[in-house]
Amino acid sequence: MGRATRGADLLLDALMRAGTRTIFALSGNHVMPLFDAALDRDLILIHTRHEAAAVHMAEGWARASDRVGVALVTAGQGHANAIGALCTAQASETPVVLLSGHAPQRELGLGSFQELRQADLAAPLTKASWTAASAASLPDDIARAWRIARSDRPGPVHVSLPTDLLEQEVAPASIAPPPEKAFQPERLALSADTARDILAALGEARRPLVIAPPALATARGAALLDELRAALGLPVVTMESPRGIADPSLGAFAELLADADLIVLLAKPLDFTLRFGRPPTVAAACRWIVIDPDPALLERAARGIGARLILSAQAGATGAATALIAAAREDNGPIGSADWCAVTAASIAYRPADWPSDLADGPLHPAALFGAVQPVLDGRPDSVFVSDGGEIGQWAQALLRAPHRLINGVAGAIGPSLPFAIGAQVARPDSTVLAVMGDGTFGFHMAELDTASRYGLPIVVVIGNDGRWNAEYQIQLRSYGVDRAHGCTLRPDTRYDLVAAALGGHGEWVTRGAELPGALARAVSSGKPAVVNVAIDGRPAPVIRR
Ligand SMILES: Cc1ncc(C[n+]2csc(CCOP(=O)(O)OP(=O)(O)O)c2C)c(N)n1
Ligand SMILES: [Mg+2]
Repeated sequence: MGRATRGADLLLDALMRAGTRTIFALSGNHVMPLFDAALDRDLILIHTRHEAAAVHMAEGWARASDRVGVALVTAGQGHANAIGALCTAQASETPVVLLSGHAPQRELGLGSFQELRQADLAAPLTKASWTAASAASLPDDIARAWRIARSDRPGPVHVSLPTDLLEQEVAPASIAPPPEKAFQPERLALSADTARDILAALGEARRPLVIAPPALATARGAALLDELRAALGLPVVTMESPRGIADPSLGAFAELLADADLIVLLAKPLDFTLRFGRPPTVAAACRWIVIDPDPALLERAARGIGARLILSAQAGATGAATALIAAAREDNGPIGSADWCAVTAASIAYRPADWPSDLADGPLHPAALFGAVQPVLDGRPDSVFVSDGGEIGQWAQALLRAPHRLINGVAGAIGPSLPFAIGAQVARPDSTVLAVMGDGTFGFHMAELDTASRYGLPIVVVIGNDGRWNAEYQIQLRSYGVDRAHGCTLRPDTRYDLVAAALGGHGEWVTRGAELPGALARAVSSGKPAVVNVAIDGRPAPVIRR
């Protein structure tokens, strides 16, 4: 006799209709019906060692595949552990759906095990957050979550799943699956008239800049922006770093911004990353055009910019870019000057010539470290570079290039990079996935090397080990003086490489520059998750000015 259909079966069938085959999960009483139902389906559960890591993996997977990532965790603290990681997905504008088990409906208000107002907790970190109301409507919950996560400004969505709804038997014939359209994003387009008005303003400007949001930092987003750049003949810059205009991967961008006479925000929020658009970051005479899907952000930008705002329009980044491309092609082709494009490209590509590149003995300069790391990324055509913060991350982002780049993003939280790398490797099994992080950052999710080992994911982790939380130590040096620097040291000789070996991976410990190329080569060819623990000279993050 076949099994009866349960709410859990309906939910997973809806996930599969949405195109999902991969779920990043951590088990718990309230989600065991879903674990059970997954067994009968063509689904893989990557089971992780911490709920926040599951969410970061779903985000890394989503960004590396340009699809919706899914994390599944249990109720109560399982859910609470997960939601901190939503900060990063929210700020990077990544479509992630967090599904959390939840106390059964029939016990709510009675002091049920792990009963918690989960949807309320996740609400400020998501585009939408709710608790499923019936077993029959679970497929609609999934369709709605997919639609919201990808519409306009993409971002995370949460649905709590009372466990009795997952267990409840249902008559599948009586439940129509949601139509395909119910899963699809809604896109606020820019009207052709507004697109032409924007082109006219851009045509009159001498040094215009179009600034794109983190959502378009994926491979698909970058391809769309390449089209936009070509159609307009204008510089288009994506801003996705918590360092904002001082993002070292944008070279001397801050100088360009100060020189611009028209800035178009293509659904890029006006916020701290642009120093709120105030002079002298942006010239007092610079004019602004603001496009955003969110009326509250349009209003916030209008308040900040005042009379310098010449046009604002409600549209999403993708819809607006598409309309601008169409309008430019219908008109007379590119409107920008080749000179201005060349100036901006050179400014963004600029790096000081005096950064050391030799692999000297003793703790390495970060620039020398990454000179030796770039060939690993060049080794395969579709490689993925992952990095989060700390000073080491800024050096890595200034220097390393790959077809896919995942940084921690505007949230500025350290820790996601190791789970990001795992998610990206699941999405792109044939790519070299290389993650750079500090010794402090590695500690957040080092247990996930076990997850990488269990699933045969040969990520390469390069740790710049300076024996401290250097970013914060540097703040102490600058703000309080060396004699008041405390509470930010770690042990420079901690053998993080041995952690990798203990968890089924490969470890290398590099204390002399000459050992680095060999260690990197062995790490890549080990075919295992590998940690290359490199003693470095902890430097302040680069500040790039010409
Ligand atoms: C979740 C979170 N906790 C704390 C911080 C503050 N923080 C930013 S960078 C940093 C130090 C990182 O140390 P490490 O990874 O060793 O890199 P380093 O700066 O030493 O190169 C800290 C504590 C943060 N950004 N995010
Ligand atoms: Mg450090």
